Amino acid sequence: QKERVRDRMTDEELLSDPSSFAPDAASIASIIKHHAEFTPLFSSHNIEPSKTFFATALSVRDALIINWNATYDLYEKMNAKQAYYLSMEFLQGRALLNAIGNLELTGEYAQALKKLGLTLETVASQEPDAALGNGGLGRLASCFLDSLATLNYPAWGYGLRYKYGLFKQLITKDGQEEVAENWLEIGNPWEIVRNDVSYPVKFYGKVVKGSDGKSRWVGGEDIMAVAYDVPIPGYKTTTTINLRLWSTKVPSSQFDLSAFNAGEHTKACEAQAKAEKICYILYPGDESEEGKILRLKQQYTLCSASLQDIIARFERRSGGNVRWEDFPDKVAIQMNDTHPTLCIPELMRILMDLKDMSWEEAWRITQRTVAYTNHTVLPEALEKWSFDLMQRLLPRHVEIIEKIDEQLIQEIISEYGTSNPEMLEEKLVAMRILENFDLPAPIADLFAKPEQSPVDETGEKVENVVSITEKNVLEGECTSANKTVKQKAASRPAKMVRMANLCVVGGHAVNGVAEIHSEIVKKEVFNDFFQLWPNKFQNKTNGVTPRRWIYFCNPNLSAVITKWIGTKDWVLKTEKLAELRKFADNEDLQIEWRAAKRNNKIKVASFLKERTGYSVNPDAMFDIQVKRIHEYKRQLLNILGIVYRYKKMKEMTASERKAKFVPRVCIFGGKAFATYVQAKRIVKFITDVGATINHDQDIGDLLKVIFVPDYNVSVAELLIPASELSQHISTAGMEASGTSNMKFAMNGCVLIGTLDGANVEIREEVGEDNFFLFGAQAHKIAALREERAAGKFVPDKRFEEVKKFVRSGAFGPNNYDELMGSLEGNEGFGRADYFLVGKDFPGYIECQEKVDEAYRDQRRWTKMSILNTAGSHKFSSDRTIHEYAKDIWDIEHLEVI
Ligand code: T68
Repeated sequence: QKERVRDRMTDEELLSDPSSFAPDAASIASIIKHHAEFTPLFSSHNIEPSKTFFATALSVRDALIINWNATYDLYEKMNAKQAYYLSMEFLQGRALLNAIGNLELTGEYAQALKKLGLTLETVASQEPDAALGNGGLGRLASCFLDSLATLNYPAWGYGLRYKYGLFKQLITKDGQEEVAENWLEIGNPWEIVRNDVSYPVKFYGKVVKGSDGKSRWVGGEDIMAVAYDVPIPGYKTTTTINLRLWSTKVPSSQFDLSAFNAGEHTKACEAQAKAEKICYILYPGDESEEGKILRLKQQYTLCSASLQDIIARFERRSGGNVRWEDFPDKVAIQMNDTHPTLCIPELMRILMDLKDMSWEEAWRITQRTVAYTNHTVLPEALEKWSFDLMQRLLPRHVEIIEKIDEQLIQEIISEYGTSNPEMLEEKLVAMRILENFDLPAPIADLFAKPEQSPVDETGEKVENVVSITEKNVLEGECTSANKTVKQKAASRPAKMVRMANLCVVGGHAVNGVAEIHSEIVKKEVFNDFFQLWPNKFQNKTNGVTPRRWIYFCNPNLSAVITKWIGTKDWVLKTEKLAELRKFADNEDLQIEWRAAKRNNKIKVASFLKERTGYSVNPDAMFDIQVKRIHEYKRQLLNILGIVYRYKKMKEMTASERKAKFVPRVCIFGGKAFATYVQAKRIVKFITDVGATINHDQDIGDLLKVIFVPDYNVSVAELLIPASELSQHISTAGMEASGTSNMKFAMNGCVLIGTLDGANVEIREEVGEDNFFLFGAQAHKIAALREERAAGKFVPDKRFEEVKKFVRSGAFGPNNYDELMGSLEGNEGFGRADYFLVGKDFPGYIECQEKVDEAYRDQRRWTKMSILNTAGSHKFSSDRTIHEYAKDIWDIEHLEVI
C-alpha cells in the first residue's frame, strides 16, 4: 500500500507541472485508478463510464489545485492589482476536455482511458453541464475567465453556487416543460468547498445612529455565505485562476436545539431552510413578493460576500499598513449587468460604517473601483427594485442610495443651472436613481408655479417648504429628507430604485458589448448621462474563447486549419486565421474543409436521432438558430419562413420542388423563460410545424424541422461545428451583441442576419459577400413602428398567405390565434407586431432564396465558409479581455514561471 501511495505521489507531482513534464498515459491511468479506488463510492473493480469520469476529473483537479496554489502565492507575493468579475451567471458547461486540453494532456488522457477500456469521448460525455446561467451574459462571463487565465491576468470570478441551474427543458406535446436540473446529483469533482472561507450576510434589521454620529446596521436576519472554489486553468500556462461561488447556510448558533428536542423539527430547521433557499435556483420566479425578496437576497449575498472577501484580501496583502486610498489601485470590480449593483452601496457602507471613512473618501474609492457592463437596451429589462421592499431588506443601503441620488441631483443642477426649469426637470426625472419620488423641497420649489405654491393639488398647505436660490441648492440645502413637497401618495406610481442609473453614477466606466450597441447606449439609453460624463462611456465588443469554441469542440476543422496555416499558434493568436484567406479557392483545402464539416454533421445526425427520434440526411444544409427564445430574436420569423417554404413545396410537383429547393435541416434550440408565455407559444409552434413537415412523405429529406430539447453549452459544442447556415435575425437595435454569431463564424458557418449587435462587425470582418443581410436598419425602427401602429403598414401578400395557411389548421387543430394575432396587433394581442416580423418577412424569404442559390454551388459556399473562419479572428475573447484590462481595469500580466 505504501509503495502505491509513493508511486502515486510521484505521478501527481509530475502531473502538476505540465510545462516541464508531460506525464505518460500509464501514470495517468494509475492516478485515475487510485481515485476510483480511494474516492468514496468508487471501486477500482468497477470502471464504468460515470464513475470513471469522476475519478478522471479528480486526477485533473489534483494538477489544477497545485497550479491554483502557485498562482495564488504569486498574487499574494506581488500584491498586484487584481480584477474581480461579479456575475449572477457563469455558464461553464463541461470542464474535463477543456481542462486537459488547456494542460495539453488530451492525447495522454485518451490513451490512459483506453488502457482502462474506455474512450475519452465516452468518459467526457458523462459530465453534467454546469449550467449556472441563462444565456449570452453567463457564457460571456465563462469565456472571460478562460481568457483571463490564458493571458495571465490576475483576476477572479465571483458568483453563486445554485443547487439547481435555471431548469431542464423537456419538450412534450404541450410544448416546453420545466423540471429542476439537479446538476450536483453525482457531486461536483471540480469544486473545493472552503469551510475556512465564509462571511456573515445580513438582511432586514434597522439603522441606528451611534454617539459618534455614525450609522450602524443592526439586528435582522443573519446567514453565512460559504465559498466553493472552482479552479480555472489557462491554456498553455500554469496560471490557474479562481471562480469563487457562494453557497448560503445558517450560522450554527441559529439551530434551535430546544425546539428540535421538543419535537418541533420543522420550526427548528426554519432558519436553515430560509438560508439555503437563497442558492436553490437561478432567477426564481419574481411575480410574488416572496420571489422578489429572494432575488434581492441573492444579489445582495453575491455583493456582500464577495466584497468582504476582496476587502479582507486587500487588508491582508497590505500587511500592517492599510492605505484605503490605494484600494482602487489594487482592486477592479466589474459588474456584469446590473445584477451586482448593490456592490456600490455595500462598498460605501463597509468603508464608512466599518472602516470609519468619510462619505467623500468612500465615494471616491467606490467610484474608482467599480465599472458596469450593459447587456441590454430593452427598457423592460433594465432592472428596477421597489424602494419599499429594498428599504425593508437593506435599510442602510437605501439611506446610502438616497444620498447618492441627492448628490446626483446637485451635480445635475450645477451642470445645467436653474434658468430653464423645464429642461432641468426633464433631466432630473430621466437621470435620478429614485423613480417616482418627489424632488427634495428646495428643488421642487424651483418648478412650482406661483399659484400652486405653497399649496398642493388638494389645496392643502405644503409644509416645510423653504425658499430657495440656486446657491442654497448647490450648498446642499436640498439634502434634508423631511423637506419634500407633500403630495398624495395613493394615486402615484410605486417608488422604484433604478439599478442601471445607480451603476452609471457609481462606477467609473460604462460599456456596451458591440459597437452599434455602445452607440445606442450613448445616444439613447443613457444619453443624458453621456452628455454629462462623455468619458465614462466605452465599447468593448464581446468575444468568445477560441479554445472551447473551435479548438476543442471542432478537432476536425482545427486539424485542417493547423495544417494549412502551418502552426497551431492560431489558438492563441487568432489573427493568424486570416492566413486562410489566401487558400480560400484552393481545391485541396476545400475538399478537406468539406470533409471536416461532413464528419461533424454525421455526429449531429446521430445525436438528433437519439434526442428527438428524427432521422436527417447529413448531405442536407444544416441551418441553425440556437439562443434563448425571445420575441426580439425572432424565432417566429424563422419558422414562418419555413412555413412559407413548405407551402411552396406542397404547391409543386416532386421534380419542381427538387429543382427549386436545396434540402435543409432546420434546427432550433433554446429555453423560454418559465413565465414568458409568448416565448413558450413560439416553442410549441415550432415543434408542431416540425411534427407535420417531418412526417410529410411528399417532402422527405427536402425539409426537416427539429427543436433540440434542453439546449446548453454541450449541445452548442456539438451543433456549431456542424452548422452551415446560422440565423441571427433580431429586430435591428435590440440584440446587444450576440456571441453565438461569433462562434458560428469561427466554425466556418455562414450567417444570415440583420444589421444588429456584433453582426455588423462580423459582416465587416468576413466581407459583405460572405454574409446574408436583410432587414430594416436600427435607425428606421422607431418610424416603422409608428407607421405600423398608425395602421399604415401594408403587409406583403406572401406574409398574409403564410398566416392564413397557419390559421387554416395546416399544423394541427390549434389555429395559433395568439401568435398570429400578435403579428397583426389585433385587439387583445398587445403591441402591433412590435418586433416587425411582417415588415422584414419579404426581405427575409428573398434572402433565403439567395442562400439556396449560393449553397447549390458548393465551391462558392465552401469559399464563403473558409472566409468566415478567416475573418472571425477579432472575435476572440482574448482581444476583448486585453481591452478591458487596459481601458477599464488597469491590470498587468503576471505569470507563474
Ligand atoms: C445577452 N444578455 C445579450 N441577458 O442579449 C446578448 N438579462 O446580445 C449579448 O451578446 C450577451 O448578453 C453578452 O453580452 C443576456 O444574456 C440575460 O441573460 C439576462 C438575464 C436576466 C436579466 C437580464
